[in-house]
Amino acid sequence: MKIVAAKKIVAANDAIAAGNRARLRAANVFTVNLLGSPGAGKTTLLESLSAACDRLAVIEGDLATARDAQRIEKLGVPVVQVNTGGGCHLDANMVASALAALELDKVELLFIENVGNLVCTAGFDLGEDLRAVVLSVTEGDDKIAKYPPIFQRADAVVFNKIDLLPHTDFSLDRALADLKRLAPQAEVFKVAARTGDGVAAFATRLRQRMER
Ligand SMILES: Nc1nc2c(ncn2[C@@H]2O[C@H](COP(=O)(O)OP(=O)(O)OP(=O)(O)O)[C@@H](O)[C@H]2O)c(=O)[nH]1
Ligand SMILES: [Mg+2]
Repeated sequence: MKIVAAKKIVAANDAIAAGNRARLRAANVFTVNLLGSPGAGKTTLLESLSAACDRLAVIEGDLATARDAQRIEKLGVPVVQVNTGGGCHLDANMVASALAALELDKVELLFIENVGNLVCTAGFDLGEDLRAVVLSVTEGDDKIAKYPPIFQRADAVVFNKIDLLPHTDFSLDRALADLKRLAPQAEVFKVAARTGDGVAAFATRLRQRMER
C-alpha cells in the first residue's frame, strides 16, 4: 500500500511538472533546479550569479522563514518564497503556485533553490530544464558515493567553497573520481560563491544551454 501511494504522488507530481515545463517553455524561460545540502552555498551562489545574469528570477524553497528570499530581494531580483512547512523538498505543485506570482514575460532565467537536502529533493521533477547540485568542500568528499541519486540526475555539479580547500581534508581527486564513476554526465564547476571566483564560467555555461 505504501509503495503504491508513493508512486501515485510521484506520478501526480510528474503531470504537474510537465505542465510547469510547458508553461515555462511557452514563456521562453530557462529554468534551473538548484539542489544541495543545507548550507552548501546555494543562496550565496545565486547572489553571486545575479551580478552575471540578466532577466533573472528566483523561487526559494525552505521549511520556514523568508530569509533567503530577503537576501535575493535586496539585489533587486524578483523572488517568491515557498515555505514547505516541514516538507523536505519542493514539488511541482508548489512551483506552479510560485510561477503564478511571477511576471514570466520579464524573465529569461529562473532559478528554483530547492530545500537543503541531498535525498528527497532528487526524486521530484519541478519542470526544470537543468539540474545543478552544489556540493561544498566542507561537507566531505564522500558525499557523491554516499548519496548517488541526486548526482546521477544532475546536469552540473558545482563544487563550492573552494577557498576553504586548504583548511579541509576534502580531496577533489577522490570526489571527481566518484563523480566520473557514478555520474559521468555531470559537468563540473569549481567556485567560491562568496568571492565570486569561478562563477562567471558557470554563468557562461548556463547562457550557452539557454541559447540551445
Ligand atoms: N568560505 C566560503 N563560505 C561560503 C561560500 N559560499 C557560501 N558560504 C557560506 O556558507 C554559509 C551558507 O551559505 P548559504 O548560501 O546560505 O547556503 P544554502 O545552501 O543556501 O543554505 P540553505 O538554504 O539553508 O540550504 C554562509 O555562511 C555563506 O557565507 C564560499 O564560497 N566560501
Ligand atoms: Mg539558501
